Amino acid sequence: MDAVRRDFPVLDQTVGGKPLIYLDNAASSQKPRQVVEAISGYYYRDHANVHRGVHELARRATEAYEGARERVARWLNAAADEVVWTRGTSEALNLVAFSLGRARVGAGDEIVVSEMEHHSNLVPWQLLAARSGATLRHVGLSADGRLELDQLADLLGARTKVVALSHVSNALGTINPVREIGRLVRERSEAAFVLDGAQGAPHLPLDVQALGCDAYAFSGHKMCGPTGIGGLWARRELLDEMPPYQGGGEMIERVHRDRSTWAEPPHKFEAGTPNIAGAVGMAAAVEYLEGVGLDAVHAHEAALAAEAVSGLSEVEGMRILGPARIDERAGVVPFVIDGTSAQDVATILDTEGIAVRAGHHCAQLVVDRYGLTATVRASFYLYNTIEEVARLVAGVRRARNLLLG
Ligand code: 7TS
Repeated sequence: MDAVRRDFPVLDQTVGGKPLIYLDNAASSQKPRQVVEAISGYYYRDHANVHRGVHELARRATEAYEGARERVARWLNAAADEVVWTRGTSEALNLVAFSLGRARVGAGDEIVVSEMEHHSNLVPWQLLAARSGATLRHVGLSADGRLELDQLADLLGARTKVVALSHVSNALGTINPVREIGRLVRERSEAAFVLDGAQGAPHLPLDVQALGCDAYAFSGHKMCGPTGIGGLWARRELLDEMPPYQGGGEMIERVHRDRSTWAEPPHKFEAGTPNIAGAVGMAAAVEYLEGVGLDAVHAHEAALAAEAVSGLSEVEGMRILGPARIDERAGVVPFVIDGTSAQDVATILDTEGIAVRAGHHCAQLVVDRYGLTATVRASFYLYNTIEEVARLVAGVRRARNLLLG
């Protein structure tokens, strides 16, 4: 992994006189040269609008955009017409909640979520419940941040229309046993199983067929790609069943005065001029990560997380959230120190050049569950090093001593 670091020029800088240690990867990752160059190359050579022109640049832009879709589909092990481009995970989840909700969810139905969801996989379902008269049911969490699968099994039934869960939690680091959950969902209900893959896609080898879900949402910017692009994979039958999300150019087949017919998926869900350069960057990011190997990425992050958990555990008053078993945890380590505020710890770490996030991480139900208001979160990616973890642990110890004397 030492070689990959050279691909990320942004990491090679000092902040406030200290070498930058970027441990806020769950919020957004940095970008390798290969991705930046793919985007600038597209703009320097190939840009025009897609699907509309007969001229050379329109052809190239369309090929770049649809070629990127095919590249992403190959990474997911899916068909290209099952991949809808969106602005990211939030838009993908809003799309499926709106559109699948319209098709399938009514008064008296149930939508199952969990207490570990990011607000992007909670609020769209709350909006759907309010609109449709359906009820939200929440799977609870164990003391060490795992989904209570017995509770999930009890919640599932004939009324369950959607089960929407995260693949990996951004606030706990838990890797959920999604294959097992998929089996449970299929055994006990006819619900659509929707996965929030914002923290899974960047860090784990992915095969949506093997996961056993019906839809999977992801963001480019958390996986070495640009901001403003991501996608929704969903089974073709589901996309056929779902009505359009937004109206406009590109998503129609034929427009009449008072009504229209729709283009086939995925274009049915892509109104307007899309983020073409974003798609190009996203495909370059997938190419980059697959070049390194997602097995290797995951193994590297697991080693960093194990080192962080063991080092931080030595700090007095330390409480680390999430699974005790390291093989159930991704490279996300959230913690609090008795008697200190998470914000203060993060601010002191910033003076040492260490970038972490403090807060509820858009997962308010998680901090509520553990009687907290905020945690400090260190989150790793392929370019982080064991030395950086050691600097984090030393920084946290210093922060504690400064704050508590
Ligand atoms: N779901 C999960 C599990 C996430 O971690 C995030 C972003 C989202 C959905 C939303 O993704 P977006 O790309 O649409 O914004 N998580 C975080 C985070 O943990 N800190 O900042 C953003």
